[in-house]
Amino acid sequence: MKISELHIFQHDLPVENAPYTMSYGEVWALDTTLVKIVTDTGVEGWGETCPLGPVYAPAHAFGARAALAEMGPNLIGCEVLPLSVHRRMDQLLMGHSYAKAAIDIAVHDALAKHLGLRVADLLGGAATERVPSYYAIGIETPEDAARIAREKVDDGFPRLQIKVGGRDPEIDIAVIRKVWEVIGGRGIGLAIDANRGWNTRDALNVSRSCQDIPMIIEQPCGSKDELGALRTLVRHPIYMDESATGIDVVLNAAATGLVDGFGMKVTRLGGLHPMTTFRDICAARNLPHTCDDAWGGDILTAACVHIGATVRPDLNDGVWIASPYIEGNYDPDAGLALEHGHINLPKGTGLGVRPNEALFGNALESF
Ligand code: 0XW
Ligand code: MG
Repeated sequence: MKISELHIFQHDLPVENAPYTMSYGEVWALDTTLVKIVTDTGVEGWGETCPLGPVYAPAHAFGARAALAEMGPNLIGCEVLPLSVHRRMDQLLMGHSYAKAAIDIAVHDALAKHLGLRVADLLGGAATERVPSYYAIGIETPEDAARIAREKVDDGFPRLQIKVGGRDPEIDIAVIRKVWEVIGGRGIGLAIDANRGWNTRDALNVSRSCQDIPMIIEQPCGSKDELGALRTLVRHPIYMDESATGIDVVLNAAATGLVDGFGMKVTRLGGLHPMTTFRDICAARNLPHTCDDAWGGDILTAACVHIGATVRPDLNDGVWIASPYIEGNYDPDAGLALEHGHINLPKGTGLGVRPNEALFGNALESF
């Protein structure tokens, strides 16, 4: 089966209940890119990539579409097989994993449909039909963070992430302690995520002030060296997120014991094919991790849920999805949604979502 058509779409995703807040700023609207491939057997496959604005990572919406347009003409005729398509993309363009991921996801969607399988089956098989999620509490006051934490735990979320950084660390300490007052002893996982916003001094001070709280510290600082410096000084597990820019980085971190786990983005690695490799490296080293993306609608959400369903349950820290911040679904009949802190794995073949293409307008580019 070969790619015979490739179509690139742009779609605006205004943030419902905006802004979404993190250490480095606020997010009010996102610009997502969708790709549709049509195979020579008539099967369609959909992919998506949605950078979280231009400063969360070295990725941006216009760059995604430019990269896809750069590769587009020479992807026609490529086998609809994950490794084959990655090899072809790497011959056409260096880097730009976040853009290549959209093609990768579309290829998995089309191939699984062709085989009458769900993508999770193609990735090795689902360990669960009800995938755990987690809720990310933004930069809030201690009182509001505690209120939200109570609401989300009562709703069934098994894990919370608190956004910290970008302000006096004493406020972050107060937020963490107030949230722990509410959720402590209820078996809820807790991550604090500075999104690279701290230096090692701040991270050390916060960790020391919260030594009694069993939380993980996610990407406290910007560099792997800073994570390494902290690793031996703090008594909290450290997770890598933004710094995990490729399988080589993951391999090194896992082999050297640099971190205790990962917050991982499917598109940052280049899609489901490398994400499966990442999953298996973590399983070999018993490293817990999430399977997220920075943002995205039903297509990208479904990709994260399908790979998330295949993670070894004791290592599965959950799948974050942007749906609480997106109005409506791409698929009016089988859109992904949170249900008591979990997401049901779609039943249909492929990704299990059939987007209403009319939502996206005319393709910007077609090959
Ligand atoms: C919480 N997330 C998965 C969603 C936001 O895009 C950021 C990300 C993270 O953990 O950094
Ligand atoms: Mg993170």
